[in-house]
Amino acid sequence: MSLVNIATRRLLLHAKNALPAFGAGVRNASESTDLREVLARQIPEKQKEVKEFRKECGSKVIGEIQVDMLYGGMRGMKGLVTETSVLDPNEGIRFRGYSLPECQKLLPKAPGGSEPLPEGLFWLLVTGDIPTDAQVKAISQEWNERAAVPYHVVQMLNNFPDSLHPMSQFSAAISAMNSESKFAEAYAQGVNKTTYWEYTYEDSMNLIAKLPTVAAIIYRNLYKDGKVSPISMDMDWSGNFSQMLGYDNDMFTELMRLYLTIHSDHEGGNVSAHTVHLVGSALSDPYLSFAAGMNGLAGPLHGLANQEVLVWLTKLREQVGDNVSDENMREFIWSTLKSGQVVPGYGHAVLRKTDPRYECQREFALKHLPDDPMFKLVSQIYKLVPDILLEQGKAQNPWPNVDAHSGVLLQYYGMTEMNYYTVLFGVSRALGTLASLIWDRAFGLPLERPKSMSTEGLKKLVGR
Ligand code: AMX
Repeated sequence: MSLVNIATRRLLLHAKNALPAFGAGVRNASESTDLREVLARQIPEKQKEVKEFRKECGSKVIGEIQVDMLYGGMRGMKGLVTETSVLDPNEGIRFRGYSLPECQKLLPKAPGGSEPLPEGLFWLLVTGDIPTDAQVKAISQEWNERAAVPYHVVQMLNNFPDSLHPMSQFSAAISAMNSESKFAEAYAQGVNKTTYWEYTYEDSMNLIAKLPTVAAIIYRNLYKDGKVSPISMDMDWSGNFSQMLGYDNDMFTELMRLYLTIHSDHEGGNVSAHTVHLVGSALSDPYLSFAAGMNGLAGPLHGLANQEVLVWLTKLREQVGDNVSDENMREFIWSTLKSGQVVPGYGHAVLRKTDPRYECQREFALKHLPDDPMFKLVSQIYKLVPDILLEQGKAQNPWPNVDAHSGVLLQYYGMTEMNYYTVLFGVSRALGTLASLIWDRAFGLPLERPKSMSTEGLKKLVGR
């Protein structure tokens, strides 16, 4: 049985609190390092803005719904409000208006590092402001202080059989952590609904803080010696996560910072984000809501695609060997399609260009592992798959998504356990989905309940 020793020692944080040099148009409205306080000041203003907007424009028509949309997974149907990020089909994700390259440039870095700290992205997602170094350090510190995982969850994880998929373990552990929910406790005590966001905020901060430890226990139990090193109070979220996973390598930690930043949020309609929002609308607490989202992320068409990509690459190498010719690779790709399977890591429900999250991982690889054989293989696939998917004529988007690249970077640093990859995606996805959940409760959004129809009813509706 592994013992998770959650250290309680606190080290003084470095006093390097200088403001980063911001470019023109960069928002930073507050100097306070207390995220809750900043949020508490923003919420009444935003509530007023939405109230006035709805009063003025609430009945304006913003689109039409076609029959195909009901059978087609609601593609293109505008049905949700999500403040944290918006996805442009051609440009990719913008977090609170900032593109991925802008976030990479503007968000604070670890001392000596060049990748953004996910703590900064969380601040941005919650507040809409690019944080200062001091604000990011305050988040790292808070998460370190909140990181202790309840013993019953550690015990439960230690008792799971090795055959249970890491994502099932992850989701089960998150559900079981709702023993800690401040929201559920407050609701049971009958608190006023105007204060729901405060408990959602507390639960979200606690949950994000605990996720790396939960994820590390799963990894160390399944693939290593079951021991997890303690949290270091002077480290950032990704630094601690890398250390707990057992990777004593600065470049792996830098990769984690990038990875945990770019997987965080992809507007509101994707399966994991939408699920967290939907379940949260029933006032299920943030632990239960997020666990539900993780069950969606575990699907092969969504987050599990990062595992599927590595499984597929491994099969390709086994079948056609290394230094495969373009011709042999084309044959392998066609055989995947002809057997009725998808090429994992390619295509997207919204994107119509190469995913900028793919591009920034490719840049990381070009900088740090240009000669890695798997990276070369992935680059060769990138040259061939889009044309083949276009020739097949089915996929709306023949370009690679985030999952086509992430596993290759992980395996380079020694994390070859592909079944585990989606857990890393899940740790990151907490940042976006929980930032949104806090705002859902701040806006007092109601129970989500769209109208469904039978085919018979639809036929009648369109006069057939
Ligand atoms: N390989 C083969 N066929 C593909 C394909 C791919 N990569 N992407 C789409 N298609 C097919 C679809 O299966 C569908 O076929 P059908 O008409 O026989 O059902 C047809 O092309 C039209 O699909 P689409 O409108 O282009 O895509 P979608 O919005 O229905 O689905 C997605 C999007 C991501 C599920 C799909 O592109 C896919 O299955 N990709 C592979 C899995 C993957 O990489 N998922 C990760 C996505 C990112 C994420 O969430 N992490």
